Amino acid sequence: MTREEFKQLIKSGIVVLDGATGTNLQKAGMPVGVCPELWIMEHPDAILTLQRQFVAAGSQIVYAPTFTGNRIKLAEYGLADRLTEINTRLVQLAKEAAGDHAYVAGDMTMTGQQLYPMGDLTFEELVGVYKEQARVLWEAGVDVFVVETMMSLQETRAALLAIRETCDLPIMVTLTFEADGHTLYGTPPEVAVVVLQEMGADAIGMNCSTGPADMVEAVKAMYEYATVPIIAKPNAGLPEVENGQTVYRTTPEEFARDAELLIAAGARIVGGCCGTTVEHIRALSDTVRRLTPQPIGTTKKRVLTSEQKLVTIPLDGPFQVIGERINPTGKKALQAELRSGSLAMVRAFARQQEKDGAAVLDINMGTNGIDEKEMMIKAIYEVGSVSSLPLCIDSSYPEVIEAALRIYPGRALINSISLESSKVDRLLQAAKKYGAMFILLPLSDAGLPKSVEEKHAVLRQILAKAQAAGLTKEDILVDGLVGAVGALPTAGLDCLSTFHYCHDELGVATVCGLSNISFGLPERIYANMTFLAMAVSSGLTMAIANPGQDLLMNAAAAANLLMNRPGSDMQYIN
Ligand code: HCS
Repeated sequence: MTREEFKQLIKSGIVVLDGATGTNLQKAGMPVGVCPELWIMEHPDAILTLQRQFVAAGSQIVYAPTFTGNRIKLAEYGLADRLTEINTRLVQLAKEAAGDHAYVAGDMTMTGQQLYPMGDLTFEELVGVYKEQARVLWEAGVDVFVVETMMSLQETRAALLAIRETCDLPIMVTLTFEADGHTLYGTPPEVAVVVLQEMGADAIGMNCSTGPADMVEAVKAMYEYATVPIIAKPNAGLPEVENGQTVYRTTPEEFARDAELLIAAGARIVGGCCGTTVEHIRALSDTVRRLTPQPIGTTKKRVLTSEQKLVTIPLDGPFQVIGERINPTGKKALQAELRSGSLAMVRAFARQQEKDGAAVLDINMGTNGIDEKEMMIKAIYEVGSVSSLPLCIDSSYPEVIEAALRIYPGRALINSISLESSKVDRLLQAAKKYGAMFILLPLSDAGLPKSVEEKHAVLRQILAKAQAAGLTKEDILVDGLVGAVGALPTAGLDCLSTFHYCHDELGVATVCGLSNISFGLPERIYANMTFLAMAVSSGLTMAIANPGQDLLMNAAAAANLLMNRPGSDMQYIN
């Protein structure tokens, strides 16, 4: 099935998935503790019967029983060298059961091994593990992929990248949320949906863990940000232990009734996870097929995320600050620290800027005598251990930006993309592939634009290229290119006209390096503060600045208040 065909399938109405594989096979005799994939190979009738019944009950997509068929899991049973044979055979069985009546999804999940920095497994090793399984599943002829029961957003990203780097089939992704509404690793549903849809997942949602009624809030949270269909595949209630056995008490009728709440909350693809039987799927299918789904979101929001936190950047404020301090340019002490291999100061800057009210942290590791790429990766991990703010990846080298985006477990901002011919296409592709936002710097090979008109023409050229690369206006913050008013008397006015142009005419958000305006002037803070207020009223969305400057942050709060920006009254009082 192509990605377009998958879209059409979803458009045709609510799509019903299958029910539980594991708990039903256990009922059919699969002992606990065996390798499920091997047991299924040796008892093919069990899966054939179950999946045929699911299809007869209304499942339009059945999951091939390849859930833990990755190298790391199979190795626990000494079966890693049979990976190709096992995954291929299990897909064949699912295809036989589905016949022409249902699609078959290649199913993948967590490996059970912790990723660096919590464990030893590197991100690239994990991508390799998933790629190996994805290739076999693809070659065996699955119609679609599903990555499910994911507790870690970073591992989900690895699986998604692995599949996308293997083939162009549609990819469904579901995570498992705990009772506190977060994954085990602390990711809330809205962060997961933003990160994964921007990286190209075709449908995103949740499975396992709870019954349908308890999933409603998470579906709602995803729906608010989703531009892809939402999946809900709940258990038949919370598992309970009775006489040493795990039981699931939600009846098929209750399951189907509660599933109506999931559809009302925005789910378009539903099925059952642990404890759900063929009867649950029949009741579900009979109920949901007659319901009208909520529309799939079409308005993309301007958002950045870390692994845990989402920051929205509305065009009309509130005005927010990107903390500029993690940058060795002009900071001798930080340069020396980085050369010595220490990131203590980087961690301290991150903590302090978060405390001072930054919304996003810029990270620049450009200094002589270090391997910038290696240091950038280290800094991302280190900052992630002390701050939950989203990051802005700042480098002159595309390879540094690509490497950083690849391992960054959220939705980052790229600083920056200009029209420089040696870099522009490569960086736009990286932004698309890794789902990042970017700062558009209106510079070309000719250098600084000589007039406001030329600046806006370059800006439009980059915007057009970005749109051709599949990015949208909501992925962009235009840098106003602030010059020094001491060198060019119209520097302030030129910038203000760019903010107006972007906000009023293009509907594109803006950013600037605020303090450039006062370069060479005495008492710079007054010029900076006043320029900030003028810029905000001209439509400026964010600035890269030092949030430790009280006067500046207070001017920002006052500007938000005077512009009647949402939440600005409390921000000003605080
Ligand atoms: N597809 C798997 C998920 C377990 S959480 C199963 O057994 O149904």
